[in-house]
Amino acid sequence: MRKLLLATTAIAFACTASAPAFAEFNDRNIRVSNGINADHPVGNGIEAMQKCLDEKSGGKLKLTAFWGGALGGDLQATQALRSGVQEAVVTSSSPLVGIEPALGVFDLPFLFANAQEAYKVLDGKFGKMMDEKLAAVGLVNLAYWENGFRNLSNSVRPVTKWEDFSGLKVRVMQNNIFLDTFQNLGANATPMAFGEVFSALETKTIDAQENPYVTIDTSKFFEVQKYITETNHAYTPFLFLFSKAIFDTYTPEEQAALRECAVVGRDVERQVIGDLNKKSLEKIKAAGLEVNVLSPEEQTRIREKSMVVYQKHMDEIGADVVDAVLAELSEIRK
Ligand code: TF8
Repeated sequence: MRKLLLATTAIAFACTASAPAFAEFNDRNIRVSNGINADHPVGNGIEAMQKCLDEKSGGKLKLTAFWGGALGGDLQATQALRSGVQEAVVTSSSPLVGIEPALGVFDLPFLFANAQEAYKVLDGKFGKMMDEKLAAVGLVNLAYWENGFRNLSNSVRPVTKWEDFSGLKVRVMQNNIFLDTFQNLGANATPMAFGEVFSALETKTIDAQENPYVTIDTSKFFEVQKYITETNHAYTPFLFLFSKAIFDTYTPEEQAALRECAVVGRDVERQVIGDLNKKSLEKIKAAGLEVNVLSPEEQTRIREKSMVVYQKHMDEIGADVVDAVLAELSEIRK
C-alpha cells in the first residue's frame, strides 16, 4: 500500500513537472481598435493591461492596438466584434445606441455630477445590468474605461450662456439624445462620425464639436478652434468591448485574465486622464484658445432647460433603465 502510494505520488509529481507552463493559456493575438490616438491615456491603460496579461498568461495573451480609427470608427469596429471578425474595441457608448438603446442612458445631459459618482455607477450594480444587455447583443464589456466630461469648442464666438448656442453648427455623435440636447439648446446639430471631425472643423463645414479636454488635445481639435467652454454637459464612458463569439471560445482562465487585466488598465487610464486634464487645458490655452466657464446661474439654467430630453427619450432607453440609474445615483448622493 505504502509503495503504491509512493509510486502514485511520484507519477503525479512527474506529471506536474512536465506539464507546460501556463497550459490553460493559448497564444492569442487580440486586436484592439481605437478611434482616438496612441497618446491618449487609453494607450497607458492598454500598456498596463498588457503587463498584467503577460504576468497571468506567461506572455501568451497579446494585445495589438490600432489607433486613429485605423480599423474603422467606433460603430464599424463594434459591428466587426459582433460578427466575430475582430476581438476588441475601446469605444464610446454613444454611437452604439442603435445596437443597444439602453446605452442611451449615458447620453442624458448632466446625468453624472462628477467622476467619482460615475465610477460608482459604472463599476457597480448598474454597470453590470448594462453588461448583461450588451452580452445579449454579442458584446462582452470587460470594463468601463474613461473618455470624460464633455466640453464645447467652436470657431465662432465665446459661449457663456444659453443664447450663445443659437445657430452654432455643432457636430454631435451619431446619437439622437445628443442631437436633441443640442437642438434644444438652439444649435444646428449635425451627426458625424468622429473620424471626420477634424477636417470638418478645418474646412468650417461645422463650427463646433464637444469632447473631453484630453480628447480635444490628443485629437488636435484645438488647432482648428478658437473658443472653448467648460460645459461638462455629459460624461460618456468608454467601453472595453470584446467579441462574445470569440470570447466564448477562450478558456475560463483566459477569460478571467482578460476581465481582471481590463480593470487594471481601467484604473491606470482613469488616473492618467485625471492627471492630464489640467495639462490638456493648459495646452489648449497656450495654443491661443479663449477658455470660458459658465456662471453657476447659467449652468443651472442650462441644466434645467435640458431636462426635457429625459422625458423625450425615456421610452426609447427604457423607463426601468432610467429609473435604475437615478435610484442608484440618489443612493450614492445620500
Ligand atoms: C466622439 C467620441 C470619441 C471617442 C473616440 C473615437 O466624439 O467622444 O472621442 O469615441 O474613441 O465621437
